[in-house]
Amino acid sequence: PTPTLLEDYTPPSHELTSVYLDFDLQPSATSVRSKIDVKRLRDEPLVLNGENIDLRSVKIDGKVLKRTDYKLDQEKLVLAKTPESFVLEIETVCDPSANSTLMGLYVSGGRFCTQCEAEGFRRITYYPDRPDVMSVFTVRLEADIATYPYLLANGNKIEDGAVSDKTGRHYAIWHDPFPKPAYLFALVAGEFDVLEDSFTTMSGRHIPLEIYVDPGNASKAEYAMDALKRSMKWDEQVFGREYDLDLFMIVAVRDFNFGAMENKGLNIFNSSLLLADAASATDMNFERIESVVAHEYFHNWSGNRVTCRDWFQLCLKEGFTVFRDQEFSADQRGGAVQRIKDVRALRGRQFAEDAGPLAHPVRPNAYMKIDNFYTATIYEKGAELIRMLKTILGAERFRAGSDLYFKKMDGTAATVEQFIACFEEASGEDLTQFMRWYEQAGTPKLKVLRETISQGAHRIHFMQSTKPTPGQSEKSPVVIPIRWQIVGDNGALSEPKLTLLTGSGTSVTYPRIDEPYSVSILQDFSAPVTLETDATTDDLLRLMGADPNAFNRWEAGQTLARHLIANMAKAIETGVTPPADTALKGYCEALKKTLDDPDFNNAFKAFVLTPPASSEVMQSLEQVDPIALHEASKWLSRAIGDLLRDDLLDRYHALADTHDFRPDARSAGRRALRNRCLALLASRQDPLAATLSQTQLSESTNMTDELAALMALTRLGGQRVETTMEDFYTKWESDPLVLDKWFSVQAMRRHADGVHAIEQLTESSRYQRNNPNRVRALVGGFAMGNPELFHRIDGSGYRFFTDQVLDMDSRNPQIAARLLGAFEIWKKLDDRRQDMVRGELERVIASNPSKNVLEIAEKTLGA
Ligand code: HT7
Ligand code: ZN
Repeated sequence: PTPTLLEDYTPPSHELTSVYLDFDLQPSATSVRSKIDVKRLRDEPLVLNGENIDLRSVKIDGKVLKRTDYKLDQEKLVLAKTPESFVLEIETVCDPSANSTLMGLYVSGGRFCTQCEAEGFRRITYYPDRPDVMSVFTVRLEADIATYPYLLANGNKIEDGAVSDKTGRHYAIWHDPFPKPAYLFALVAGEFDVLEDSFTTMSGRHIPLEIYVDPGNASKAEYAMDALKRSMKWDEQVFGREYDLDLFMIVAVRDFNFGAMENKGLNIFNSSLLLADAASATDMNFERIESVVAHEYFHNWSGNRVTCRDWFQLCLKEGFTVFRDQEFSADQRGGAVQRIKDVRALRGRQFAEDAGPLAHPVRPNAYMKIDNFYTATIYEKGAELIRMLKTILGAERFRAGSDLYFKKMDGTAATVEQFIACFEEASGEDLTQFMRWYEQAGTPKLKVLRETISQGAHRIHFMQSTKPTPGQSEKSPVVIPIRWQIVGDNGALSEPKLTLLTGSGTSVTYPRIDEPYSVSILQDFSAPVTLETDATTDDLLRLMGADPNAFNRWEAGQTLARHLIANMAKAIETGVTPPADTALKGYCEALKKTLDDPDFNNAFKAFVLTPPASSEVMQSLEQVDPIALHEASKWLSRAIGDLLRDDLLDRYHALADTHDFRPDARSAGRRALRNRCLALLASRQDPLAATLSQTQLSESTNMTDELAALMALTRLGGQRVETTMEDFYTKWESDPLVLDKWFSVQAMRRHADGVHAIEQLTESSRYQRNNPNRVRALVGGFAMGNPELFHRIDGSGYRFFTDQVLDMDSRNPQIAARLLGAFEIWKKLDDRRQDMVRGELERVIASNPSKNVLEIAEKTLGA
């Protein structure tokens, strides 16, 4: 297969001035009739994409075309010669009930729904399925009234009623006045309960808000509704964006490939990111719901009103919108804690991607399957670029650039260059070098060295370098905004400074300081880089205790913990007992100091008490035995548990619930810290932790505490684990979202009979191999969260995982390709494991997989 290249982009040859779609919805044979007003822009053939649909007829200006009048293959319909302006009519039939890819029109839980981004619309009808072809859509839906009482599509409903000549059928007609590309099209038909509310916009327009959920679940959408109203307000206040249609709808579906989708006026959500109540959802679920509801809503401007010219520009809407949702969450829940969460996610997923075989620029220039490019690099690193833009320009000039972008580009399909040009125009700043961030893959390394110069004054040298990435051997310097500050034992010894590193190195000087001090570098993580400094353990301990920048206080602890884990992993691997480490004692004392500090909130303290995951530590190492690394990571948690046992126990009791469940940040922070204390106690196999967990499991009235107790018990092990797991399953048997959690816990826990236990779960009737949430929970959870089993030296973990990927590939290539990403770290593994992973990747390639899986397998292998 040939890749699609950015450099091959050509503008559309035809304009579609209006589109009328008529759906006759039947589960196994839905007919779609389109009527499109077309204007030819260049004397070229009209190419209409189409996949897995039966073409019944094509008409131009009412005249049926003969088979010889057009070319048709598996992927497209080509009309070689078209009039200058004409009406195109196409009739196709598709089978939504057999559509296991969950792209295009499919059936989930007996309801019709669609997913068109990126290239799903072509599974519905023949159409120029590219984001720069925008049109005004009118859609008629017809279906059985008893089974599908609600008929929804984009925009505003202009008509509905019974179909006069067909008993039991009804119809609805929807019109969306805003031109949009096909990827933003959506329809939904089925039976739902509706949660209704409304929002009055800044110009006084009254907008009904409706959330459609499975019957009986309306109360579980209340938090999402509240988040939606807060998002609408926030976007008005912070970005000056007002909602535009007369109605806003969200629908929850159980079978969905991604988190959610921003279809114009009709967002469709994976139910796991919409439904929540105290008993069945964790604080993390509430937090994710808030941020994803905001994210999809914010797309109404950054994505829908201004969309992308082509899929290479994906970061234009995704990076900007992630940045917007991160800022929203920071305002709702607190800046430092939000920044820590965002940086943890960036490091955990994006840095690994950037350092491995799948590394690609934030704006890639080639792809086989665009579905494979919904990556952490496009989303999370894309958001970091916007954050740096704001840091460099300052808040006011950033807002002016954003206002100009929305004004100038409204109603168009834009490029990254056009976006940046608006910020240049509004700020007067030259952002030519900034564009390199979009073009260059890989995480820059920022090296920082201190030097004493005359009369005790000091100089800091900042230097940058970026390692080669696949297909990009040469790297040029990027512009790196570095926030830094001098810190003494009692806090700041200088104002925070901002230095822009534009070349490969620069230095700054500061005067003599007559007390011990350290330099706090990259405060608030002012750029997405890795840091290499000459900071000593004493420096890190000073920063842990006194840095005025809360983010960097946490960061100093993480750096120290990373060193401790890496040293221990090396010792385990080589069989040499490490010397008693004084850094460990200092680290734990600093943790205790933060734990006791009334100036910090509980959520922050919980993060400080969480050492980096072994997957993160792996990134700083060349090659490592993953089991040794996991053991080292467990060792550090155990050591913290040992050294702080009494404090953790006291804190656990002091943080007990005193009121009914509330999902707010403060209450969630309290639960997070309390459960963190429990986890640390459990990691030292403390018998008291078993008692506390057991009591918490039986007495808790919210899922956060219930699940934390269950996880602590599985960590503690022992015979009661099996019965506890079964009791939990029985209790929640009727709630699929909680059962997904059960499957995740099963995936990540230690099983006496190893990988076989996970294999058996995939064969049990409890498992749903067609449902992405369930597959992600079990197979994804196993590969990403159970290093002991996944990396077993007999290769059984890798073998089982590959079998699952191939099995999934036969039904849903997108999900299969995504799962396969778990192998992206394989070059960090020891030689023996590398050989085994290579074997599995070769097996995948030899199995004639989908294009999605083939692309990931070949790139991972470096083929
Ligand atoms: N813009 C949405 C992307 C999306 C998607 C992409 C590929 C396959 C399925 C999908 N479902 C949703 C999500 C977002 O970023 O808002
Ligand atoms: Zn998005």
